[in-house]
Amino acid sequence: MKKVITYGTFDLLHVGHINLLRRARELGDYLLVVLSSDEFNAIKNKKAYHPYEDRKIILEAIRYVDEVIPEYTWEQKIKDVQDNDIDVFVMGDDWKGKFDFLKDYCEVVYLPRTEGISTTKIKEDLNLGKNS
Ligand code: C2G
Repeated sequence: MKKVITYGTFDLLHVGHINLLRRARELGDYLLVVLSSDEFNAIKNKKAYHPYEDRKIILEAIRYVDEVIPEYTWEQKIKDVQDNDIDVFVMGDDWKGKFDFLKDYCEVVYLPRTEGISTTKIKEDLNLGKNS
């Protein structure tokens, strides 16, 4: 079984997230999503509208997602890849190059982002502001 892993906040779920998850899942037989905790979001200077537990329930309902576990730190990726026997690490290409150190442990794939949509854009379009 070819196992794929990806990371993210996945707040205010939108088509960009779904396109990423679908393409990631298509690279293997199993997709593990490592979902940023509310505490880690604060480290990323992000404030999610939905709390972790709700974002987890939403992700687990997506046909492309097989499992969701929490992301607490920047440093957990190598252990996550090893502990879960991961074959492919996938991220959107806004992260291109940032995780190449994982090439010693698994394949690393950066997929083109979906243009014209982002959680920040949704918040701004709804006049919720960046830190609401
Ligand atoms: N994404 C995309 N197209 C968009 C928006 C997002 O392909 N229009 C992708 C991102 O590139 C990322 C994933 O969807 O691969 C999740 O995006 P975010 O929730 O914004 O994740 P991020 O905050 O970048 O978290 O340790 C890594 C971090 O947790 C990454």
